[in-house]
Amino acid sequence: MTQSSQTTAFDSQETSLDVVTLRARFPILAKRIRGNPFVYFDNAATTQKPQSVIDALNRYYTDQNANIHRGIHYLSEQATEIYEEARRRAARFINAPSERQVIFVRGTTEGINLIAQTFGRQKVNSGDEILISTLEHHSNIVPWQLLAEERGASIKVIPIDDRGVLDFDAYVKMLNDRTRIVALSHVSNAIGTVVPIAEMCKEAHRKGIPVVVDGAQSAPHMKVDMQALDCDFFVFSGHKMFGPTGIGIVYGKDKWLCDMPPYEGGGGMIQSVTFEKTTFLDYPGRFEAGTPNIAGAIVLATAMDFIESVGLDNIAAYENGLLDYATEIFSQIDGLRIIGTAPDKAAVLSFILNDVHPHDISTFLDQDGIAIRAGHHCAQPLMKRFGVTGTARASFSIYNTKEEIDLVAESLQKIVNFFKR
Ligand code: C6P
Repeated sequence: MTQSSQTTAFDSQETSLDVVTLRARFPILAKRIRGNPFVYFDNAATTQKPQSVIDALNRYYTDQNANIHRGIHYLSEQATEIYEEARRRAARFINAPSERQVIFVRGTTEGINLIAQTFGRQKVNSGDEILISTLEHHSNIVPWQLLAEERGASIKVIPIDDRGVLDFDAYVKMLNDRTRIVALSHVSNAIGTVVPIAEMCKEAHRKGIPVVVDGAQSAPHMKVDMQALDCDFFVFSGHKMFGPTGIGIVYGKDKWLCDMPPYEGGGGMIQSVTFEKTTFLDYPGRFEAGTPNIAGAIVLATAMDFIESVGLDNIAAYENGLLDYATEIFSQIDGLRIIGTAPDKAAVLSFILNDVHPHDISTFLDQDGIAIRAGHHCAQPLMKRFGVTGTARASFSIYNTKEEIDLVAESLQKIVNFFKR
């Protein structure tokens, strides 16, 4: 088995990323688990947080906490300004034409539900079709199923090939005059396939069909540029990109947001209320009912600063290096089969090992201090497509190293040896 020869944890030939220094910014990585160095390969579930993000959260509650958009006092006005600055920061991060197109939500799940229940209800009627793909996470299936059931519409599913690549020709043929919405993952959380969103948007737009993109697994790993992708909606979660849990973003095109009805009703989203009638704020306020996750939004902006300080091109190049290395090393393990072999993949390696249950693989690895995810990854239809009930999944981030991949490979080899006895 090839072993990485570096003792330090970065490969300066591939990127300019100094991983030793970078790792030191993540205090949790110094932990030992069951007496072993902590190897965290469950980044698609959630990433660890750098000290700057932890400090920003602490600073907010120590020094800045107040409710926003309500108070006339100093702290409230200051908190409002920092929250709105976070919106501007997020707009720059995704190259949205305007910060008004950035809506703060709890995360990807809430974001897709918001779009389905507002935009979806406006667009989808009896006999209509909603087009998704085999790659989808349940969050980009179930909200559309709920909508389809309510409206008497149907869900159509774009097939994939045995590598996990979406069938583009089939997609183009499936776009028809009943198709009201296309909803696609940018990157598959379960097998890592990168979907050519810009091209898919072009095809849908040729027929006037809007495209909703689940960017939960792309925003942390590659530059996501709303104007280049030209999608109609884009949704992602802060906690998968070094930010806190409970905060995420819906980006939408002005032409849709301006006509969309509210998702939830309550304080903070109204212009005036009487018992007879309520009028609503314009967007984005109209979609942010109640006290939002103020700290979450502010700290997400810090996470975006962190990502841009490292550089998304550096991140993508470094993680692709890890993915290639892990693919090569893991492939040499007897009985290991990689699920998802698309040529364009991001930061996720899913596999099965002989007939060892993925949960058992995870439990074995955990004994060595290694965290992976095992199971269906909230993508049961995708698992079915590959004829498995689940996989073991290693998902990478910028603080991971080839040495850690070697450790995981050694642990996997121990499992193989154990079951050979
Ligand atoms: N995937 C994973 O381990 P939330 O939970 O709302 O932040 O994100 C939901 C979600 C939606 N779409 C995709 C592509 C995702 O990967 C996820 C979350 C995690 O793969 C937890 S299931």
